[in-house]
Amino acid sequence: MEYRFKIILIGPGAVGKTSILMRFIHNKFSKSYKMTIGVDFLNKELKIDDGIARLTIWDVAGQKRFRFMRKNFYSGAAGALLVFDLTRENTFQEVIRRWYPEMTQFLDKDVPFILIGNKVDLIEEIGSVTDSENAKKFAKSKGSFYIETSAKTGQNVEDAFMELTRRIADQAS
Ligand code: G3D
Ligand code: MG
Repeated sequence: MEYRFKIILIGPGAVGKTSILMRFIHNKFSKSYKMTIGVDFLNKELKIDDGIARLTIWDVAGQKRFRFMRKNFYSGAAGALLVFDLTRENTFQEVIRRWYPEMTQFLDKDVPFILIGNKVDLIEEIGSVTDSENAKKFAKSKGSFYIETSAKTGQNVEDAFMELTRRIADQAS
């Protein structure tokens, strides 16, 4: 089977959406890389159980410009990665109060998403700031899956995309 899916990365500013995408696409973490001009999406192929998935992954290039692009951005998305920052509890609240509701407003209820707590590498230094159990519970209550990633070390980044892609493919077949 060959699949083509549009995937979107959403969440508050500076949680690491662009860094996660850079890690996934180029297997790189660069502090100076700023994807702010021109590029709105990138492509990557992912091997899954019964074939290949050609992913087009859309990233928010600048939060301000996003407001005008919203419809375009969500249009046709088969799945979403909903990202918050494990070192900033308010970003989890923002995801629940703003990003999740917005997503359900623009996408069908049954469109799969994965909830990501990013920057897990920092948690080893500073100790836990957000309640992982809460995040797990929220994801579960929406039929979703919670995973903690680090764009810096690469931990669980591919797994997050893989889990989402599998869920979309399962639904499509
Ligand atoms: P955004 O696209 O969601 O706005 P960015 O977020 O990818 O631009 O990342 C915001 C900042 O967080 C960047 O730092 C980036 O290097 C850092 N960051 C992203 N992911 C991780 C991670 O997994 N671990 C750590 N330690 N840092 C991360 P700057 O300093 O450039 O603002
Ligand atoms: Mg970004």
